[in-house]
Amino acid sequence: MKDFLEWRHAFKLDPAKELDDEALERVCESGTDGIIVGGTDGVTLDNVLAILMRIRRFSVPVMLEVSDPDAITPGFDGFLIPSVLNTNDARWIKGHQHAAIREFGELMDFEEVIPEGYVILNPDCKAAKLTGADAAIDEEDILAYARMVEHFFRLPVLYLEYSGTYGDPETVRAAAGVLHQTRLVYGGGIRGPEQAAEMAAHADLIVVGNALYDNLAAALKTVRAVKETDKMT
Ligand code: 1GP
Repeated sequence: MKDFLEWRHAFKLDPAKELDDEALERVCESGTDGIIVGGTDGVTLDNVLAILMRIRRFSVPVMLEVSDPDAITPGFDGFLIPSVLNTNDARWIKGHQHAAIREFGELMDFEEVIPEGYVILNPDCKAAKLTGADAAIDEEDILAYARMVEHFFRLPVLYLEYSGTYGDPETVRAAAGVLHQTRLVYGGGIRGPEQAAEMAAHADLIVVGNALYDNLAAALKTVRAVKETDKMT
């Protein structure tokens, strides 16, 4: 199994959304490097467990991206813990994380935990509204966050989150250009293979979410697009 920090392509499944068994099988058997289970609202322990059990029928790795500590359960290959950097609401930077570690810290295997420096760049997405993220920032701001994540907080991952909208590939390229150790994850608005290839040329990992629910066939083609991109480089 490829370590999360080596993944190039991931599908993000929202436990609060419906995906039938046949579609889920196609996602899990698609050749993607792994599945991230995560969503912003309606995530409960019950629906996280339900989707985990369904995904575990397949051999694909699966990570939980934690948005609500009450929905944490063992059984995942690892746990992604976002810290939203472009909010001034400290609860989303370190408050919820502190509460979770206070409760579960003694039981936690920190080898399985990957903190993510999260920068939310679509002002209209649910995550931006929930966390009070200031998404109206320019490229210089984003590059400063990238440098902070790598050199100041020394996090393994910077996640540029454009959830629901396609970002600017030039900005993603610029962010990749200032990162050396930290992995750059891009997510948002990838609808099909062309966009997947475009972003995978700059980001270390691309994440495809909504397209799975809107146009499964196009979403599945993003897996191959990333592999083709890698063959060309
Ligand atoms: C969402 O970054 C992911 O957290 C993927 O975004 O749903 O827009 O593909 P989309």
